[in-house]
Amino acid sequence: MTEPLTGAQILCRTLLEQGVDLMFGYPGGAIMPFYHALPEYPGLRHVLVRHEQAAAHAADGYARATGRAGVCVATSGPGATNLVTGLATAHMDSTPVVAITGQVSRAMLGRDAFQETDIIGITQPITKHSVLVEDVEGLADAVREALAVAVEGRPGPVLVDVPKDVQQAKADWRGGGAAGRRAGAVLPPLAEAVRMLAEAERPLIMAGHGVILSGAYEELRRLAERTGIPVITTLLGISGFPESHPLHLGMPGMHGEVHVNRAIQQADLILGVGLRFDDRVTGNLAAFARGAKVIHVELDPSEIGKNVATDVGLVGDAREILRALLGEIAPRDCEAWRAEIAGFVRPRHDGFRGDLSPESILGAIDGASGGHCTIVSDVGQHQMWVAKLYPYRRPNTHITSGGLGTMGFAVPAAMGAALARPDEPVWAISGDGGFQMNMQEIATMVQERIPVKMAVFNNGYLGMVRQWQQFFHGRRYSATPIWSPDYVRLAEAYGIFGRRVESGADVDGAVRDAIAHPGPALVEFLIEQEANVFPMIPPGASLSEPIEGEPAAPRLVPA
Ligand SMILES: Cc1ncc(C[n+]2csc(CCOP(=O)(O)OP(=O)(O)O)c2C)c(N)n1
Repeated sequence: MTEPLTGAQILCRTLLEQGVDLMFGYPGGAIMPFYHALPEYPGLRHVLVRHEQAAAHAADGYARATGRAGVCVATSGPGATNLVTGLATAHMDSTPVVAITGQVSRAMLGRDAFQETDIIGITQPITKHSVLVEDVEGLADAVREALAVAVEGRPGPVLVDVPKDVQQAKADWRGGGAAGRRAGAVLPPLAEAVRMLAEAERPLIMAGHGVILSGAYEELRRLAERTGIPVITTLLGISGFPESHPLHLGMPGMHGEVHVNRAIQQADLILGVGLRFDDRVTGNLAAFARGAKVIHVELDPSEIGKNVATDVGLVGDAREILRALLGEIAPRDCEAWRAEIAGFVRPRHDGFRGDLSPESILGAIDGASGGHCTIVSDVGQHQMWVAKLYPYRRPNTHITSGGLGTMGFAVPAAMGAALARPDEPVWAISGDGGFQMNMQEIATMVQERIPVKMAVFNNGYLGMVRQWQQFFHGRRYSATPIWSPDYVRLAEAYGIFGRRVESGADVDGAVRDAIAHPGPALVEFLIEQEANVFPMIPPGASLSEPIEGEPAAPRLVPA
């Protein structure tokens, strides 16, 4: 005979059974039974965040760093709605996040009870699956299913909404065994793709997040080396292929390098692996890679042909499909094509004056950690500099919000990544705008001893929006100058390491001291205020129309 457990205990026990040992959350009325049970399960570490948005981002950062589901917990109403941005971020970037929310008791549902919101309805378009648990007997299986659905196939967020009285009701707990694995899918026929890859004269590989999600690093590298086909990595594909590899070209799209975009426009074949051909990658779709046939390797069949006309769609796990392609493809080289692309390369100029440049800061971070660190970037100009300038060598060491472009992501996501990777420095790199969106999480880092190293690229502006205003809105800097507190004193208030860097000479020392300091650290870099990210494809333009330097005269384009 087993003693019945409360729903709250069943929740905890099932999470443990499924291998969950960490969660990020915030308590409140409707989730109190869960928090009451939690101390009985010391195997479940709970990190108390300072805002539920941060719980979702931290779970996301943990999930991206480990490939396992990240778990966040919130109460009903405002607690649950505060998770929304984090769930949408995870949804857009296909990361496995499981949110557990308290809900008002069943008898109160639909009565606009205190702190009742229809979180299932609100999150339906931004979750892979969501469920209101209507009785305690179904709770354990709902949690098991949520954790399984989040990671299987194309990963994504799942929400489990648990009414308070379901948490209090009792039921027998039956073990369900550890999460199972689905049998391998049948591989699609490859002959056509193999023939196209053998015959193309100007082929390219475009690698997206799917390479990282499926762990296809080796297969991608071997396929590139076997064929000599150059590799482009999208924003979320970065660190799926070593930056220093001779076959690596760089990032495509709106802020992609000129030679990368030009190669796309001249290509006769694009092998897209685990990406959705997002509009920031393609620019004006009608003018995208007009001369190229497209092979699209993608786990989610609904992505094939969604944005870009596809000649051959290969549906399945990127790693398995690349491995199968490797088994069939004959060695070749694309020397003439690569030489042609080399001729497209332009000298890099990001227009930085002075010696305190993103390049020097990122070089210092790389140097001081011997390349052994994880970079979590926020959203804006600094995100593009980090994507373009950091010399990623190791797989899955670049984490950023790509699809939703969520400012405020970096600091909490870095907490999740830091707990997943205790043996290396994890840097959150933010602008002064995005940093102020979630800097309250420094308190979480202090309380929970999470040693995130934070770099703020302070330019006194919402830089990326200011850049658009400069280029396309006649330099009208409306609502983009942004004041910051004194970050050194802020660090002091939290009792953490703080440093302000105003000249290039101090960059190395500050970065080294921040890493050497055992706890969280905050380094503010006073970078040039009106530097721009180049090149830039204007919104709506094709990849063939980059802006490569300061525009002579401001021009106005429709938003
Ligand atoms: C939550 C959210 N609000 C607004 C935006 C629009 N946006 C994109 S970049 C940007 C400016 C970012 O400024 P900052 O954080 O200082 O970074 P910088 O561009 O200066 O590097 C803004 C406002 C966004 N992406 N996310």
